[in-house]
Amino acid sequence: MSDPNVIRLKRCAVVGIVGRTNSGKSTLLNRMVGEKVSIVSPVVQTTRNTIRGILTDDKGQLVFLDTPGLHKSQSTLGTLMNRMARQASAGVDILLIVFDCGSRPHLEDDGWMRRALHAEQPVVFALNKSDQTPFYEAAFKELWQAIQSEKQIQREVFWVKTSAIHPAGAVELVDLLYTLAKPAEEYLFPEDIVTDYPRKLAIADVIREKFLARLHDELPHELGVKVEKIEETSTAWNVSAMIYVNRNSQKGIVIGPKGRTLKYVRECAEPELSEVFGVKVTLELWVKVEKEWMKNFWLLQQMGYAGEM
Ligand SMILES: Nc1nc2c(ncn2[C@@H]2O[C@H](COP(=O)(O)OP(=O)(O)OP(=O)(O)O)[C@@H](O)[C@H]2O)c(=O)[nH]1
Ligand SMILES: [Mg+2]
Repeated sequence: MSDPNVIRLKRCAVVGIVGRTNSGKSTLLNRMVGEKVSIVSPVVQTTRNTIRGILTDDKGQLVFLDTPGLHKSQSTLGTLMNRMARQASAGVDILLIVFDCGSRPHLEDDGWMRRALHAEQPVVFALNKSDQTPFYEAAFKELWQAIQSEKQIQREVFWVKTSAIHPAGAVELVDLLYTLAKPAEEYLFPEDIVTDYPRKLAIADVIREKFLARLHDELPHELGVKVEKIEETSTAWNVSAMIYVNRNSQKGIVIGPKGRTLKYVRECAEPELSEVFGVKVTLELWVKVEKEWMKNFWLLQQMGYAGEM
């Protein structure tokens, strides 16, 4: 029996999730937290801000920072995304680098491994998409060996296989993170919250996710969503959101023939948002052409992309 005089400290850690775009960072985060806190899509550069997801259970609390995948930046938006990813990898307790092992290592994977060599905190390499064949585990391990030999540094890292699309695909990872977490007397966040991401930004993200699902590669990087206002009654929220596109020709794509694309987005997003927030959510969507909105710092700031710098 445990001694009632001994206070068992819980373990806590802030975990920065980084890695190349599309490696499955957001899917993995949602799996670990057990709820959808970050949007996911097969389109690259889905995540645009740093999103916090919080897991609290009987072992303690893990606070995750989900970041945009690093990429070559051609616009202000891209620069801000890269900065957020770099910042989230500094100053965290554990660095979790996610690799898509369903394909061979890319240049960005090489870059993250080089960063891992000099990281101050424990580093976990998640070999994600382990459900796929071929699974390039050996290629990633060889790359790590080659980088260590080249730099003549031996660095301990923790390897774990994950499959973010399977219910049990991150159990081992969560266990490992708890063993690396430090005992703490207090939690960073209240026990009952899974994210502190602002409501307006969360709604805008869900709307953008539905556009990505419908339009695929047609204009993912040239589409921005800004929630203008939320009118609240006791039982419902009426949300109006502005959809920004870069060119006139893109307006028609976003609206769709006879408004079908907008209708699709509304019909997918409304029930999901109603469930998440526990009130009936109705959406009013407007489309605006704003040339080079991705370079408009003030607009980006209002969309939340320039926050916490
Ligand atoms: N087969 C398989 N697919 C996965 C797995 N994890 C993620 N995916 C898929 O990979 C795609 C990208 O997932 P995301 O979670 O959006 O990737 P991300 O790393 O957050 O991407 P960015 O936000 O663009 O940096 C989605 O289509 C996911 O469903 C996995 O373990 N197995
Ligand atoms: Mg993401």
